[in-house]
Amino acid sequence: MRNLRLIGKFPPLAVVTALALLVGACGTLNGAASDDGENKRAVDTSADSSGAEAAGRIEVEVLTTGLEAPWGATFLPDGDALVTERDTGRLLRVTPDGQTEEVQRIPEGGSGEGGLLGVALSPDYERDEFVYAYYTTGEDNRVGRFKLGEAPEPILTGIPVNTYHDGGGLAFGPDGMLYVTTGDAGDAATAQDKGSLSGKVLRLAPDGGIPEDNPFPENPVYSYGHRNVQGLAWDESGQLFVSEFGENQYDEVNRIEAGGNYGWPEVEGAGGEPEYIDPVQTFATSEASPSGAAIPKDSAIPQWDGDFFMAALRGARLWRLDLDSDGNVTGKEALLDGEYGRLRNTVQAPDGSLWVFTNNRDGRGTPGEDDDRILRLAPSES
Ligand SMILES: [Ca+2]
Repeated sequence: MRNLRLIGKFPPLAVVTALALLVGACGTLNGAASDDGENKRAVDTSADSSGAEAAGRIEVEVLTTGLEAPWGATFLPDGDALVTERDTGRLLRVTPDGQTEEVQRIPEGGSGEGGLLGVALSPDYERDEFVYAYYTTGEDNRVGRFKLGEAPEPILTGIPVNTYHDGGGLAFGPDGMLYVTTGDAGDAATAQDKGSLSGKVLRLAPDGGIPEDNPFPENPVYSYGHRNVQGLAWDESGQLFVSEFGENQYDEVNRIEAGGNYGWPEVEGAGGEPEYIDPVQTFATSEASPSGAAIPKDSAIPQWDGDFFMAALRGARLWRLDLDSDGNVTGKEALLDGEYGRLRNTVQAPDGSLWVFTNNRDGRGTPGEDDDRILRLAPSES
C-alpha cells in the first residue's frame, strides 16, 4: 500500500519551517501553504517502495469560493466545468482557473436533500449539445436534457421524492448509456421492488429509452436494493462502483453488477447472505456519509491513478481506496480530514486534476466565509 500522508499529520522538516512562516497568513495548522500562493496547501506523497512511480507532492488549491451547496459537475469540451447548486437551482460555468458565471437556473421544487443535483454531458455533445440534469419538482425527481440556456425536457419522470434520500447521481458510462442513482425516498421497501424507480441504479439510453440489454426487460432498473446512492465512477476496465449512504451503521461502496440486489433494507453493510451482493467496503456513517465519487485516470496523478475517491459529508474528508485488478479494496486512506468541512463531490477535470466540492452551506455544516469552495488537487509544480 502506498505511503501517502497529510503534511498536517507528519510534517517533514522543510515543511514545518514553511508552516511556521505561514501560520499567520493561513490561520490554520491543518496544512502548509506552498510558495506560490497562500491559497495553496500541500498534501505530501512519497513514492512506492518499488520506486516505479514518480510520485510527488500533491497540492491543494482553493479554486473557487462563495458557492452555495455545489452538487454535480461535468466538463465541457473547452475545459470549463458545469456545476450545479442544489438549493439555488443555479447551473454555473466554472473555468479551469476557478472563475464562475451563471448559465441558467433549472426550476426545481426540492427541499432538504432534493434540488438541482447531478449533471452530465452527452457523450456526443459536440454534435447534439445535450446536457442532462437530475432535479426535484413538487411531485417527483426527474432527469431532463437541454441545450445550454434552454429549459430541460424531461426524459425520465416519476422517481419518488422526499425530503430525504433523493439520490441524484448522473453520469454516462463507458458504454454510452446514462446511469442514474436514486434513493429510497424514505420508503425502504421500494428498494426491493423492481417496479419502483426508488433505491436503484438506473440505466437509460441517451434519449431516455430503455436499452435492450438491460438486465430486466423493458425496465430501466440496472441494480436494486439500494438505500441512497449518489456517487458513481467507472474503473479502466469499465467496472462501475458506487457510494451509498447507510442508515445508522454502515455506509457502503458497491461494485455494481447488472441485475444485482444490494440488500437494502434487508441488510445494511455486509450481511454475507447469498441473495444479496455485499459491499466491497463499508464505513461507519460518522466517518463517511458519502456522496460524489471519482476514479482518476490517464496517470495525471500517477500515485492515485485508478484509485476510488469518495467525498464524505458527515465524515468531512476525502476517502481514497486502493483497488486491485479484480476491483477489491486493498487499502484506504482519509485525505483532507476535517480541513474543509463537509465534502460533497469529487470529479477529475480534463487537465487530470481532482476537483473537490465543499458542502458547508447545505444546511448541516458550519460555513466559513469562503464557503462553499471548489478545491483543486494536483501534483505540485514546484
Ligand atoms: Ca447494501
